[in-house]
Amino acid sequence: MNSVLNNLLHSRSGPMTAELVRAPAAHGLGLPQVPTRLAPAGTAKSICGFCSTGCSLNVHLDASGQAINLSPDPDYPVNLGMACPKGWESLAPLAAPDRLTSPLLRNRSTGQLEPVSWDAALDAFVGNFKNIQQAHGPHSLSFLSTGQIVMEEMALLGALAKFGMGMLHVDSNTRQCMATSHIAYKQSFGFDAPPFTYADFEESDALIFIGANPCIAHPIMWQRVMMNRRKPEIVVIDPRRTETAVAASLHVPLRPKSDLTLLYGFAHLLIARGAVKRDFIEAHTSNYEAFAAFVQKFTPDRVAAETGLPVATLHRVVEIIASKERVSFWWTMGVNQGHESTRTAQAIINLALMTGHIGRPGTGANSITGQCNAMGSRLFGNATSLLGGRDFAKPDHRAHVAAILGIDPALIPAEKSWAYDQILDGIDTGAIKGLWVIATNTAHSWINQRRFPELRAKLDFLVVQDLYGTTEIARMADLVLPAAGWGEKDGVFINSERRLGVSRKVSRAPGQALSDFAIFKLVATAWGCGELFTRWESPEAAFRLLRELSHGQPCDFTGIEGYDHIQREGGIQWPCPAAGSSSQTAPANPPGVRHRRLFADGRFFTADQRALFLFDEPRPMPEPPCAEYPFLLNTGRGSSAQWHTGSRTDKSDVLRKLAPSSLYLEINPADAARLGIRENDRVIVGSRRGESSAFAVVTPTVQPGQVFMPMHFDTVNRLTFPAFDPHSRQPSYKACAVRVSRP
Ligand SMILES: Nc1nc2c(c(=O)[nH]1)N[C@H]1C(S)=C(S)[C@@H](COP(=O)(O)OP(=O)(O)OC[C@H]3O[C@@H](n4cnc5c(=O)[nH]c(N)nc54)[C@H](O)[C@@H]3O)O[C@H]1N2
Ligand SMILES: Nc1nc2c(c(=O)[nH]1)N[C@H]1C(S)=C(S)[C@@H](COP(=O)(O)OP(=O)(O)OC[C@H]3O[C@@H](n4cnc5c(=O)[nH]c(N)nc54)[C@H](O)[C@@H]3O)O[C@H]1N2
Ligand code: SF4
Ligand SMILES: [Mo]
Repeated sequence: MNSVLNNLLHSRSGPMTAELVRAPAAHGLGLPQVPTRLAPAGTAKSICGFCSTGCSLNVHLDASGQAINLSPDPDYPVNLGMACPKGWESLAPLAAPDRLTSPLLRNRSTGQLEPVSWDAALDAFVGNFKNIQQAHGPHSLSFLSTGQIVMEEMALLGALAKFGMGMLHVDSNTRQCMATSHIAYKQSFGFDAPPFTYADFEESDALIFIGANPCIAHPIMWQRVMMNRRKPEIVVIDPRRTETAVAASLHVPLRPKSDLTLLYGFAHLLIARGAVKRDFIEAHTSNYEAFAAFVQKFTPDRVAAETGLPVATLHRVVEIIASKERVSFWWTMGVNQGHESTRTAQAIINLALMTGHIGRPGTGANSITGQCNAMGSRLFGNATSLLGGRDFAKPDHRAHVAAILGIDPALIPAEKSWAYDQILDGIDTGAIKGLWVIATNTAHSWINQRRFPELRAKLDFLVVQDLYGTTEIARMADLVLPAAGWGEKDGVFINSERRLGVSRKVSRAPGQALSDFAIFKLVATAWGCGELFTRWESPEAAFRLLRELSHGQPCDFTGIEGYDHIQREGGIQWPCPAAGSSSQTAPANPPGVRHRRLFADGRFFTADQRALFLFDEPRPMPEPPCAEYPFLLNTGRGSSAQWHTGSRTDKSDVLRKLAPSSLYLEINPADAARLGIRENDRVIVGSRRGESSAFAVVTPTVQPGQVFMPMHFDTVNRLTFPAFDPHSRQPSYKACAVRVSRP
């Protein structure tokens, strides 16, 4: 291991040099000041590392190449010179006092996490994990990772764990977030392919947002909507009167989790009015007749009764869909986080297909992604899909990937991985004994979080790799590995509109923190499988491998030369096949064309090139309110200044000032009056699983019988009920029964 570190330390040429020079502390050499590969003085362009919008930031550098401050990039086709508060404050989390500066290992006698060298950390990692595999078999190790590291790191981790370390069951926080879109698109279109480009925000005559609150969660996408000059109708389908709903032309406050019924009701009315595009349906889709017969029973009266909406509202939405030339449908977590979320997403897709609102400017069935690189993890996480959006079960796919990576095909598992919830159940039953958590704070963000201490106790070894040792999950770890964050390493993110963008190293990671890429390389060598990854020399070398892996897939980006090319073009959307590539997609954009959408030719990625209508009977919500727990709890994003579990955004003084400092509960004035609750009173919110204390915010934005809590505080997921969509296994975070009382 020493020789590996030494080799890496003494090769000054690779892009990893900058991080790895810090490792000599592992050899008692202190931390030498050596030249690093930061960008030269001036300005470096880098894609923001928070949300999936993928804004470009101009990071201003001092003479040593260290970031001083930043401003939004005016020339980038995504953000056009804008950024939200998180983007502006991107550098602050890097300078936080609780940054990890060395690995931490739990001392068995004191029970404390104590600083150790990288050598000792790698020894502990390999020793403990190999012991577990010897005792319990290779599949007793698992990882949970993220949509917030660069694509090259995700792919290296997925390849290392599955092909090098023999793991089978691995997953990431994109399960909490995008699994539904992934599976819905895959089943309906034949590939996980969000069809839109952000220009569609500006080019629609009607935008229909379903379970999405872009004013808060995707503020720069919302700015793009505001730039629409076509005087669009904006419909927001959300049980809450959100910031976005207030700004819309029509708010549709449906009963929570009645979306499937509502969307089938729209389809019913569109058919009844003859507002369907027969020629498109016949030329480009399959299973429509069965769908049309199925929605017959979703009469306006039934739909009104089940959604709590007036029949007139149903007609008004249908009138908009039927009369406007360009209608786009946008959905986010109000859809994806549900007990029947895949069919709900597909009900949206069905509406776009039956009306021919797809493949043209200002149209589409468009899933807005969450994290900066959730799209990268969907393609290259190597968890649900094999690298490049392929199928683990298909021998030819395994052989193809093995040939490109230069590894034995037998190393690639044919079996399916368990999903996140199944991995946690596996810990419960003793099937999984070792867990590696990378860039996710699962003990805060996972549903029914009260289960964590018990699961922790069942794990023989827990490794957490993060920027901070203070997250809820890091505090439970046996070993904590210090990672470099956004801005401290290079790599590619893919945004919501399939645009690849480069995130650049503009700052030095503190102490001995290393990029995730470097950590995975060190682990590979320490594990004894380093020879499988010799071609993964640097992030950009890894990018070239991923480019080869994309060849012939719908996401083909073989036409991209490398990082500089991406930056020169202002990001590049996939597909971007090389000239002459045998890709299933249209050729790359001509130079200077900076937007592309999919399906302009009506050809989808299924075997018969037709999109498929998929549908199912709606099912009742798993934990409806009852006499004992009379409120339905909805959870989600609270402010544009807060990011998830707060590990990063809580570190910025500016962002902290822009957000509520403690947990609150939004409750309707009628309910508050009945319970004798006034604004700012402390309340106890209890579910069958746990309790949480919050301040009351009395507001008519939530309907009577419903309450809302922001997900950014650590006790919210004590309350949530672990229900999952059967197809995507995504958790239903936004519907559980609670009671509210005064302490
Ligand atoms: N500031 C900030 N921005 C973020 C994030 C963040 O943490 N902070 N996270 C990013 C990530 S990873 C994600 S996934 C996105 C999430 O972005 P969004 O999905 O837009 O945000 P949420 O608030 O989770 O949920 C959206 C809406 O769904 C509604 N909803 C709840 N139940 C239902 C229902 O049954 N039907 C319908 N139609 N709507 C319902 C909620 O009331 C809520 O307003 O945001 C991204 N952007
Ligand atoms: N109740 C409720 N719960 C929810 C949701 C909800 O709507 N309601 N939404 C769900 C959704 S959509 C999501 S996406 C999840 C998000 O849940 P999490 O992924 O758990 O949330 P984050 O706070 O983003 O955690 C990311 C961690 O990665 C670390 N990190 C950042 N960059 C790097 C890096 O480059 N390398 C390494 N090693 N670490 C890094 C950060 O410090 C942070 O601790 O939450 C889910 N939980
Ligand atoms: S909208 Fe998203 S990508 Fe853009 S600056 Fe804000 S957090 Fe970053
Ligand atoms: Mo998410």
